[in-house]
Amino acid sequence: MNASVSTCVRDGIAVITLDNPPVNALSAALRAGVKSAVEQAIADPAVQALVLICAGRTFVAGADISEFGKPAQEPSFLDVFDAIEFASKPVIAAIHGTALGGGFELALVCHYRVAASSAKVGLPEVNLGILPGAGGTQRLPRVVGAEKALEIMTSGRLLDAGEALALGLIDKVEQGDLLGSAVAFAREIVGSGAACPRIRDREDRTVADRSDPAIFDAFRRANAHRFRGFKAPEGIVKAVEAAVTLPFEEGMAREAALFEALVSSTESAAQRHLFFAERGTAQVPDVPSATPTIAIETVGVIGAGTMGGGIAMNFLNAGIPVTMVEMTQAALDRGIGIIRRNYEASAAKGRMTQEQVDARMALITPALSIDVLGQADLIIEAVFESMEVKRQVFSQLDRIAKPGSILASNTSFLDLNQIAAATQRPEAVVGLHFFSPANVMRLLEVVRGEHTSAEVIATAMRLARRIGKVPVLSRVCPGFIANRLLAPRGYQADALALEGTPVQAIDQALTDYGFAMGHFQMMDLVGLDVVGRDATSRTVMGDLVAADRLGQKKNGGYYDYDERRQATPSPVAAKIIADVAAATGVEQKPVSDPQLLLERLLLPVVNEGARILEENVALRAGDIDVAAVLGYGWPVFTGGPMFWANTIGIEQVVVGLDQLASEHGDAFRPSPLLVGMAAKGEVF
Ligand code: T1G
Repeated sequence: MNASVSTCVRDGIAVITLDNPPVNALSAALRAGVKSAVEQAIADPAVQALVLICAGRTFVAGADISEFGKPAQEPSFLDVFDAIEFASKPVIAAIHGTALGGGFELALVCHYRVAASSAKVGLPEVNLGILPGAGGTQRLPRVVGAEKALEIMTSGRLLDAGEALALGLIDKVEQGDLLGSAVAFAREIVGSGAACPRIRDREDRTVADRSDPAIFDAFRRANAHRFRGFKAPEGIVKAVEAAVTLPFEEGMAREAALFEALVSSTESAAQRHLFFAERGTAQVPDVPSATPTIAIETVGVIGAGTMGGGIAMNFLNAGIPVTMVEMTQAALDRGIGIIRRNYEASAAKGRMTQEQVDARMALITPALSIDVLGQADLIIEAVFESMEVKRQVFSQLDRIAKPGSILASNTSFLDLNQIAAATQRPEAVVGLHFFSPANVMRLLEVVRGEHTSAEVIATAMRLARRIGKVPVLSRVCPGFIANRLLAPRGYQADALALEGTPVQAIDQALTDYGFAMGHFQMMDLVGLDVVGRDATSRTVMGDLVAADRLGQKKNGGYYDYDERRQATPSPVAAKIIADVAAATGVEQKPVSDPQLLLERLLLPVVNEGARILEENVALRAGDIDVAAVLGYGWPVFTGGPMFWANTIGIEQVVVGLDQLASEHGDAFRPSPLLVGMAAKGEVF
């Protein structure tokens, strides 16, 4: 990053411009530039006040995350911040884009803050497994109070300029010329005596909070479930407690110690890994960023079922008109009705206005024939998962769609090359595999067929960002990346249950690891009739369905449920499992050790991930981690299965798999890639 800082003095106001693309991360070089520019301006008799502003698309978006885990470089944040906070002349921060983390902490050491009306501010360090380590945990509570500060820092949410102004974090919001406004503000300050108020000196909020020490334990209790597995939230609570109970400097020392402990933790390394992995998925080595893309201004969605409706909402949210096609009027009305109800539910929660609901609904054109999609730039098929039906739809699309349009399938496991072969333009066919609920889940598997063109891939990867998704490129194979990766976990859970390990123990091992839900709890939520419908041999799920146990929705499933849907172990389900085990001759050898359970459930996932890499189905291990986390809720504080394998040691993984293979057969045999990496001491 080529950081630069320039100063321009106009009529007594020094405008210091920070320029470190792409997001003005406060790298060592930028810190040095800011420090010397501020010191020079302070020493310059012609200067009465300073304005800090950033070039490019945003104010400082935080510390340079790529510097973490490396030896600290001078000047430190505190050196730079002290030069500003203790300046003898007023320093005004002019904020546009996103002032985040160390960027917002920089603004908080300035004496005043002016923000563009579109600006956002926040301290989202918790998303990186750390806490604000440059005074944010000590200054924010002094402005907004302890409770609000806890909510803002543990949620990592961004505040828009209006809320920040209302909370006293911003002194002025500017609709138009930010720099002009900040300079004018500086002049006013100079004109009114050039005071340099420091947030560190404020005590009114901390004194008030000191009289109510219970707020911290109450906050811990209220968020215990949400914070499960994460270390950073507790660090933030402790730091804010210090802000309320200790003098400023001692609070800063406490913050620094808590920060050090977190930044060197595996959890934070895992979350930082995911931060960069998520931003790296769009890089496709043989599809350079200069590859031309196809303009997507109109979209057709075939099938208004659960998936079709959710898929359409992504485009409506991005302001892209959608033509929804169904076979019958009833199905069309039902599908569009669900979309409207989803939006109205969001409006009822204050997440959007009724005008926005109406505007998005107005972008939908209902249709009862594929033939109307002739001019669509992109057509996404979300019909029943049958090869015959899909090939029929694609041969029809081939006849009606304009040259250059993209033909996409939302299939979650069928062979895309076979689907593409139903057309004369396989180069225009791509898989766009959304995860349910499609309007919520951020993962989008972009499936590259044998003939899919580079333009179509480049377009799909870029479009994903436009509709708020993280694209992960997959080659064609059964289950692509996410489904294929997690399938072994399901197999082993089912096998363990048949061998006599109670389903609640298996699920407990997964939730203790950090999954929000265990395997059998998930099956009961989705519905056993939905998951188990394609079974060809006798299975536990088949017998449960036969006993009219469909899961949470009807009569329980692997668990029994009370009226509040609380799950309890089910003697009926346990009997059915034992009967199927007896009938299929499964030897009873229950596993009670949670660690062995976890290895049996998750090491095969790592092994499958390695096979996916060996077969070039995925481009890189980071993509697999992103797919597991965003597609299946793999716990972020582990970094995903491949990063987790690094933390436990590839050699350990190979030993564990060999052990499982000796007990349970060759399916567990570690993949050649893992064996090779263990031998060479390599990591993903
Ligand atoms: N450090 C280094 N690189 C960063 C970065 C950062 N803080 N933020 C973004 N990038 C890179 C990113 O990898 C990508 O690179 C490019 O910039 C564009 O990002 C002391 C310790 C600002 C809202 O957590 O949330 O301050 O892929 O694709 O969608 O208390 O980036 O192009 O090579 O995400 O427009 C706290 C992190 C840090 C904010 C822009 N700050 N960044 O989103 O672009 S910790 C954060 C973001 C800290 C202090 C602590 C977003 C964004 P490349 P992008 P975007």
